[in-house]
Amino acid sequence: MKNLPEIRRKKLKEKIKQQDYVRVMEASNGLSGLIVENTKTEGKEYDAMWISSLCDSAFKGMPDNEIVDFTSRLRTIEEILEVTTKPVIVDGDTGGKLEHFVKHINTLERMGVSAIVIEDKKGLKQNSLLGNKVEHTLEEKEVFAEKIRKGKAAQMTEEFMIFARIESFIAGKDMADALERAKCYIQAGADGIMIHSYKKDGQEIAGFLKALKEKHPKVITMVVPTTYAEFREKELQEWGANIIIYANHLLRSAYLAMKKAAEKILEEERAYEAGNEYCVSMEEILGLISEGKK
Ligand code: SPV
Ligand code: MG
Repeated sequence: MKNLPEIRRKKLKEKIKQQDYVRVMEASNGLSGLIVENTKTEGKEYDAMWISSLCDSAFKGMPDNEIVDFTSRLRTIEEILEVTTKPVIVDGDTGGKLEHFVKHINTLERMGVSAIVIEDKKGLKQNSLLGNKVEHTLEEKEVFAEKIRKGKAAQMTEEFMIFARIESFIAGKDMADALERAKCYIQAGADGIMIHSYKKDGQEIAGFLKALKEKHPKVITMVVPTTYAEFREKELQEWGANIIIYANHLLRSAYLAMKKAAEKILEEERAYEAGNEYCVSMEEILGLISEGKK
């Protein structure tokens, strides 16, 4: 049973130690978990899964503002854990109330999750990719650091990790703010730092990683190259990234195919064309499910 919690939980730390970088893909339900688990090409595969708040919410038709509560998020996580063996990183949004956050850490550890990422926003959290179209309010860094400190004190296992996600660039703050926050969160015991940007040129990310690694060469870093997608993994690694997350690509590709199939059937008044162009066979899906790795 390769998906027992104690076996799965430690896999992420091992991979970070053993590999140049760790490649992570979003999974938002059992089926997309199976796709991440089983997709292999040219000897490559995904190392871990990202349980995105954006995608978990979007598949429910809901906004990414923490309206999908943690109890619901846990159900999604459980569904994915049930049918996969790869390590799991949970997007924990702001982490919620401190008292709830420390409990959630233990629940995730028990389930076999390897890491949670929490971001330093407060108030009604909005998705970072909305950029300057909405207002993002940052939490005081000391308040957020306390959440990390309490989370680290609450965890029961050695291998579970808490990543601090810095939203300075998303909120229109500068490099100095981001680096100050990183220092504060590392001192509070964060196992690693996620840095985010909605700019396409990747320069905020490259500059931050370089400066951070000069001061803290051992800190584990995590990036989400959704907008700066043109950079290849090797390049992101050279900037200083240790974990690279494709955070929403299965949601977006599924949406595209679903929309096209729905439109085509309306247009043709039959399913034949859509079935050929935009749908895999039921055999393929049923085959994947029955092969489900444990
Ligand atoms: C998510 O996938 O939910 C994230 C990454 O938090 S982003 O949507 O880019 O903010
Ligand atoms: Mg999120």
